[in-house]
Amino acid sequence: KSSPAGAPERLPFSKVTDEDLAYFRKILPGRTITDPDLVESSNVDWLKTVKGSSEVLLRPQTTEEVSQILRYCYNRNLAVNPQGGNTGLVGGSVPVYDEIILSTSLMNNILTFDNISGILTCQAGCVLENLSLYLEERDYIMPLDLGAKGSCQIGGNVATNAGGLRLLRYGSLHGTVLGLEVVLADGRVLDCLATLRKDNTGYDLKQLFIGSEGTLGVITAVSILCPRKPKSTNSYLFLLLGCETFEELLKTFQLCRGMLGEILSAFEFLDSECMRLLNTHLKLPNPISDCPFYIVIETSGSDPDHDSQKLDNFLEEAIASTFVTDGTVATEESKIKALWSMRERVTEALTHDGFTYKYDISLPVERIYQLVTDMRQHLGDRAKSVVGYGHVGDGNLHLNITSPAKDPALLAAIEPFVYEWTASCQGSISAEHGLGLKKRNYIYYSKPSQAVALMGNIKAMLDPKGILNPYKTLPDNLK
Ligand code: FAD
Ligand code: 2HG
Ligand code: ZN
Repeated sequence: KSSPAGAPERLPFSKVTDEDLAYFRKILPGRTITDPDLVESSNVDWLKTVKGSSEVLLRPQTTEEVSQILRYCYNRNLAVNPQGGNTGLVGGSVPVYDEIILSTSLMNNILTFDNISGILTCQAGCVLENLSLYLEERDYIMPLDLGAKGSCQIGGNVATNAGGLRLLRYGSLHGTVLGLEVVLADGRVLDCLATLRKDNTGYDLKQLFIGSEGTLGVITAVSILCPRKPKSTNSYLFLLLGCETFEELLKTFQLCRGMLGEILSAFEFLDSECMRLLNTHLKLPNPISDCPFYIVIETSGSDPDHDSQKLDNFLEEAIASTFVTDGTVATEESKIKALWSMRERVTEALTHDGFTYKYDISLPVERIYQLVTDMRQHLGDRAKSVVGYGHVGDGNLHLNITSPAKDPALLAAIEPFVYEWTASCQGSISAEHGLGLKKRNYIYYSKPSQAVALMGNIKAMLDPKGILNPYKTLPDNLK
């Protein structure tokens, strides 16, 4: 079998035998899946661009079962691919060859929730949206939110260090995750499931696993600090605004931060190309007049009168200073949801436009749209669509380029141009999606070789046989 794009040759791991299957069936009766039709969907990623050929899907329910699986695989030198909701966008969540798929989907119990501190402890396979619903009933919310919330799992979120739509307000998972339980490659259980806000006893080991994409251990439980839900119904306010230039969009951002301050919970953007794709492929009509740029603003505070007063003052000022040319406000939940989908569903709209090349770039905020403009000019009419959207508040651009079908010539025009451009601004070539299979060989554009070498040492220490998610995150040529 030739190696899939971006992957080296298959490493000399063992192959699963009947004896191995008999062991797995003994410890996971009814949860050792080998029917090819059932394993198929776990072999293919969300974007349908990476496909493995695993013949075994394991569905443990407890940490002890994960530990037994890994202890066995480690001794047998069998490679393992941890999998959560399989919504990852960089080919990290599916096997490359015949790695055993270890799914956390049945590890979906909430363990504890403390409604004084707001600390939630749950198994890794809890779906993000289910956690949000559970918390909302208790007047709390999750500190993260993303378009994939209906499928992605908290373990996958932590493993990718997902950013999403609320990072501007509540910060990254490196701050909100208070503890993790992780099963190491050889089956040892590392219990760092603290529920303390402060704990400076030695190295903070859990941080190593946040964003490690299943290469250092399998996360089995998470404890996370959750913010209070904004107090009354109607305390979410939402704006969709239109701007003529990206400079004006940035000026609006400045104004917004100054005038909305602590109640600002999201400041996102999409360009007119995204709006075109939403209209064309998802039949979502533009609720305001056509503009080159659209801003999505959400506020959430605890005093609806005070919040709407602040928002009115901001709007008045933004209109008076002619930064924005049109806009609409939403206060009802259903309208807010409908408007949020204009931002959340761009990724889905792109999948209908053709084969998509995705770039998830961190840059100084004033540079983020320049990359889109330069890319359009650089590609001319070779691409079908070149779109820019993302998390303005975090300096995170999602640059997506489509073509009618997979197009190696187009790819050669995009890369390394996009990575060199990013490196020239000291940006990051992966702001929030991780490196997975697709981006790992470009790590040196954003990290010095000493840092990458140290990552290699950490991997070798925690997983000396390299059985956990091989071919992912670290580059082929560790310098
Ligand atoms: P998977 O896709 O199953 O896995 C992702 C990686 O984590 C893989 O490397 C896998 O091996 C590893 N992994 C999964 N579970 C575990 C575990 N328990 N232990 C160890 N390793 C594990 N990302 C953002 O950052 N921000 C966004 O706004 C955002 N929006 C998205 C919108 C859409 C429509 C889609 C499809 C994806 C989006 N993503 C976003 C990308 C994706 O990273 C997140 O969806 C999510 O964090 C992945 O979680 P998951 O459970 O699906 O993990
Ligand atoms: C988002 O912010 C996600 O919508 C997905 O991170 C971005 O598909 C993408 O490029
Ligand atoms: Zn994003």
